Amino acid sequence: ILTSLNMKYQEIIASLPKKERWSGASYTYEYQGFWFSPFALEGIISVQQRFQAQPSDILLCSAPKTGTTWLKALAFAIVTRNRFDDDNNHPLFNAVPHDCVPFLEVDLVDPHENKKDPEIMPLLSTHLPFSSLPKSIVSRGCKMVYICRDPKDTFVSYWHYLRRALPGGQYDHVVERLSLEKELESFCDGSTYYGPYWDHVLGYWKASIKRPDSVLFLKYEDLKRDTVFYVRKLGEFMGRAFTAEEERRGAAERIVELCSLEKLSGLEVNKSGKHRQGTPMSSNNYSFFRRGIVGDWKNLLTPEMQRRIDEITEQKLRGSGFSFS
Ligand code: PAP
Repeated sequence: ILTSLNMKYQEIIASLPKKERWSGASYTYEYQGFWFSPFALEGIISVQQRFQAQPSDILLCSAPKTGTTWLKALAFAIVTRNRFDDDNNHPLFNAVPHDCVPFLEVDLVDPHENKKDPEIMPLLSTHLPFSSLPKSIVSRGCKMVYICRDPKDTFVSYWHYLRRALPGGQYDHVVERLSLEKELESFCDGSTYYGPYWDHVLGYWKASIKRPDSVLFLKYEDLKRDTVFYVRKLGEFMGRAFTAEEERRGAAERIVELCSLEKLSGLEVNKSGKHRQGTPMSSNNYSFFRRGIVGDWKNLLTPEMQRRIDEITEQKLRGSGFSFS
């Protein structure tokens, strides 16, 4: 059955508008108003048709490079805090955060596999835009946490990620030929994976206005400014508020510390480990951790590039009531 389903998905994918990526080394396909890799698309179409959410599932949603790894670490540490009291034994010490939270459109493609009991591990993650989520996620009232980030920093993070993540995989030969100008062009016309970025953000922004109890909307910059505040907020939102006793013990502060960029990026697993080795999504764990600062775009983008992104941001957000600052 799976083979014939795969063939059906291949047929759907072959009929979609496509653009070349990286001088023909790959393609990006337009599906339901957003652009995806062929590998991700098979999983996406499959979960849209078959994934059945349970009301207690909690989704961590984001466009790529906006704070996904950090949000996964924080949410995972919050919901499992009673099971992994001993810091030395914490799963985050032995696995990259991406391996602690299943990725909907990759890990849950087969509904019988990998689905954990949501009472024990309710977290799932996705890069899918709100409008393309499997229907049961919204209809069953699952909670969602969305994180976004300034578009210029998001693009710059993506650029560095490409150059750090691709070596050692099937795109090795592309790395020297990567061009900042071309990548910016794709980011601006919306055709980088899961783009257009601005539409991705606005989809969840609108959903959070309509259903504030179901969608918690966060900004990377806010999280950087006052991480403890947002860890408490996340705990409350996910139905795992910190008790007075936990507050006295500094439980929220300890989670912030455990999930800090310094702590996670210094772990052996995140220095030398690999994520999804042997698959088209393979990358070095260290590529998920870089500088983690606000405004790093100033170190890479020319004034012209900066203006270009700002103009699109201004135009896309006009009238939405949302702003990145
Ligand atoms: P993904 O979509 O591939 O999972 P994602 O985690 O969303 O990537 O984004 C990576 C960014 O988050 C990197 O930003 P930078 O390139 O500007 O440095 C990375 O450094 C940052 N990041 C990862 N972990 C943390 C953390 N624990 N705290 C703060 N920022 C983090």
